Amino acid sequence: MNIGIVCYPTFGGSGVVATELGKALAKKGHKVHFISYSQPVRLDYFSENIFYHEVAVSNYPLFDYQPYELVLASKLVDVALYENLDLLHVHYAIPHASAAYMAKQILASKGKKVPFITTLHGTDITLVGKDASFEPVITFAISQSDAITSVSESLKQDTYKHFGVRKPIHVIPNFICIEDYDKIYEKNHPEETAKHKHFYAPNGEKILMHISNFRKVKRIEDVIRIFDQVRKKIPAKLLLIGDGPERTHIERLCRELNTCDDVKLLGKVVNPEEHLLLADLFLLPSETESFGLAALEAMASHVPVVSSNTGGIPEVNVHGVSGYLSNVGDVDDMAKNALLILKDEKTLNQFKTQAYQQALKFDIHNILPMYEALYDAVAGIKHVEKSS
Ligand code: GMT
Repeated sequence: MNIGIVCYPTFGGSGVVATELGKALAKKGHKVHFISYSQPVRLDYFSENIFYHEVAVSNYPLFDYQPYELVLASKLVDVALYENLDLLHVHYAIPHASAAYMAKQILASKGKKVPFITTLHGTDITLVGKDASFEPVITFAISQSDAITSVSESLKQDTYKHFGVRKPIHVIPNFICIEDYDKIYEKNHPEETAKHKHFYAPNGEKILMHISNFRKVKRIEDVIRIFDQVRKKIPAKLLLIGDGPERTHIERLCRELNTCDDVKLLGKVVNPEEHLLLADLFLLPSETESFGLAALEAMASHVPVVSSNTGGIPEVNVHGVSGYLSNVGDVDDMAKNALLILKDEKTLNQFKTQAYQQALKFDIHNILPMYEALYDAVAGIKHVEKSS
């Protein structure tokens, strides 16, 4: 199949999932055309089946706000026509679904039928989409999609609750390629990992980790406060990966709590898999989270997760198995759970194994066929297995 994938090119989960999906589809023989305003960060190689089409955003001085949606729609028309796309798969509804809708209409006027699938990722529904300034357009564009998917059952229910969408929403969970994680684990475990752990935790301290875009919704202040409680009971270090608007605030909080020596901010890391191997525990206390891809990536790296129980997280992190869940903001409970997991090596190793076992359910080999089946149905094309 010839597939156009529209996504944000940044470190956010939706861009990561879209890019990894495209790479996996290309490996199976599909031709994949990524369309975005810059090369997706996880698009770290090209092959005969991977193409990238950059959307050039106008900088005409009349515009205080550049009309990205229009240039994106034009690009979609162009790529669909000249690369003969079978379908468009847009990740994150805003503004990708409405741009795809517009492109579809323009293409129809030129005699070309190109269906589009919208994958809802989370904040496009739970935070931004339901804002009155977007809602009518988003409801319309989602409803006009030829198929809608959401990354969790929770997000599906949120979408029905907040939008007048009547169409079926297919839940296709996010995924990881477990083979890639296994390769990195086998290459590094235990010697290399121990060496790197020693760098951050020279006295054998336990390493807690958090990875995100440092937005308010991630509640990084809770991460610091959980860590502060943990380190008062056992020797521990905290590694923070990512960057974003909350950074200054948490730096200030670390100074206030006098935790600076034990907290390291590593900044944006393109492929955090090797860093995840250093962690004993992953913290994700988010306010809302449609899925929690970062938690799944941690689990695939044999790292248990202490998280909030919001949104789609309970569909990923199983309480008492791959980690623990607490109510949003219940820092004391999260710290207590962290200490339960870290209390002795036997318990920690048991949680590490269980976290990995739980991650196996989300291996790409289980998830990719769901997308392919949907593509077949939407494009009305029988899928032909080409290679693996
Ligand atoms: O977490 C973010 O703010 C980024 C956002 C995105 O769209 O890039 O993440 C959302 O999509 C991810 C991939 O489907 C999910 O794993 C995240 O849970 C979801 N974030 C939220 O719902 C806050």
